[in-house]
Amino acid sequence: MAEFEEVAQKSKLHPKPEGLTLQYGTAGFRTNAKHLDHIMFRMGLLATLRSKKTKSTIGVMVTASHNPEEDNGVKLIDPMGEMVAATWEEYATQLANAEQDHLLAALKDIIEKEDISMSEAASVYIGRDTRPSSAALSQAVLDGVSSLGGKTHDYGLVSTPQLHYMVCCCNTKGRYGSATLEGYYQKLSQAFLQLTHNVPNRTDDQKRLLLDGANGIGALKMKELEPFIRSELQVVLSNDGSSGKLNHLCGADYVKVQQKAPQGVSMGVGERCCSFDGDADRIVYYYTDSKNCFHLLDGDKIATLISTFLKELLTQAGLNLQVAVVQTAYANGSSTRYLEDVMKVAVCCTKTGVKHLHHAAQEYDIGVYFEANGHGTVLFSKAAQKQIVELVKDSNVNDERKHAAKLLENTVNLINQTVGDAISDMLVIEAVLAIRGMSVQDWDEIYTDLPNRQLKVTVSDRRVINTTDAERRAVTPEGLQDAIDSLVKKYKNARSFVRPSGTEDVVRVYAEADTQEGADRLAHEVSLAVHRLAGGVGDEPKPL
Ligand code: G16
Repeated sequence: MAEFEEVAQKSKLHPKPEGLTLQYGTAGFRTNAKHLDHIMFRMGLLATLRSKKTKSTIGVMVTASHNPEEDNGVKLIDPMGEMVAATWEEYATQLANAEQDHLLAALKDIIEKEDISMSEAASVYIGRDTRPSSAALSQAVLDGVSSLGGKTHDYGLVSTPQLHYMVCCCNTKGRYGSATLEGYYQKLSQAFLQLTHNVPNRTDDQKRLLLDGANGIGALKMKELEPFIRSELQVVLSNDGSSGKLNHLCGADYVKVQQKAPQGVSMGVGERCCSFDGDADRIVYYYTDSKNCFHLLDGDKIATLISTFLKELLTQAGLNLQVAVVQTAYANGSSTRYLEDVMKVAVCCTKTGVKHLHHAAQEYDIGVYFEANGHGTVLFSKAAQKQIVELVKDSNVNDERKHAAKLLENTVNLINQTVGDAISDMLVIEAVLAIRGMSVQDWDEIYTDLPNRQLKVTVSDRRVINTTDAERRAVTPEGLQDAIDSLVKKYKNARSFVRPSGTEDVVRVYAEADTQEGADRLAHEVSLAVHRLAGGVGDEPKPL
């Protein structure tokens, strides 16, 4: 067919290595960058079809987020800024794995199944992180889109959540904001300044925040945002990419998994610090105390801080809206207990991956979702937003209610509701701490985490592990869950689970117990069980 002539020609410039198969994982395709050129071209094709189908702009972000610098990947963004629909993940895998000679057939198959009118216009927004491979890979995406006659807007270097925001702004015709970086900075900074500028007696120390930029895109974007917010927040940036390597010994994933401070940040005792990940969609906070003990405030603590704040404001505003928190199996047991027993909020647990949490959070008036790794945001239903805006405008309510409604309105504007956004989350946290007059230590003391440990085990094929119950139980290989159950019984307040990663070629092991020693030992014993029963590669895992 003539309309596919250009695809046929251009795909030869982005050939698929024969026999290479890749799966759409937790957040898109992700592997060593050298295997991804054909994937990017094909995701350009798929995004164009998705755009024609939805009659909307679609986003394609070239990034491998927390993975090492030599990896890369791609995340597809649907019209409202959310992750691409699950059925299209399957098409992505089919298209990615079609051998060169079958590419056109795979493409036509999707067009037929989805009944796509090829005469429809298409528009695709493209962004990329700072990896050395990202520029060439985003060019492959552009080639894919143009070969199907789609229009592109290349935003170049942007954080993942910034691209999600742009897509949403475009498809809501500007109602969500203006689809430019300037528009993003204006929207967030105005809401942040509104929230903080009337807070009395804030010292310079309270306005100071140390930020580890993971040597990635988040550092660049913070430099751009800084002039907009400088009067209320002084960000001291480290790991800004000028010398260090992306995510190497720094960044949110390193800090969370290793439970220690990143290199390259000089932290004073008690100083408030935070880390972004490689594409700035995750954030974790931390500090060291006077005994040099490291304290991590992860996604669970962030969810608790924000949901407590929102609940208090709703009470003050006299609004009857339900707040729920969505977590995954990695959520610390103490956080779940605190939210359910003390805060009395509904808590639900989903599989790992923001797409799952996002979906679950949409079921509530206000859905706060955070993975323990610091990836998350808050969703406000349309009805909830309407009630808040109407209360702000209502001249018959008292000052206290009006003030609370105004704070809620600005909080809604400060939150990037399309996806977890480290910059937006950071500003929300800073605003909440300022308004509530809380130090990072006060925040940390809301509840005490159960000691925990995360490990990785390499196996020959991680797909042998299948899980159920929001990934909390393994159904295969046979005997693995029984082994985990009997190991867990040996420890007090203990819990453990294993699951195949969807971003790295490893099996992840999580354990918690009443002591750090217990959590470490349990995690090691479960790792040994995985190695023995799930086809471990190389030497057995060593004790910590
Ligand atoms: C991605 C996903 C997250 C997920 C993380 C790890 O994060 O967006 O939802 O928690 O991968 O997933 P897995 O354990 O399956 O490897 P990011 O920040 O790397 O894009």
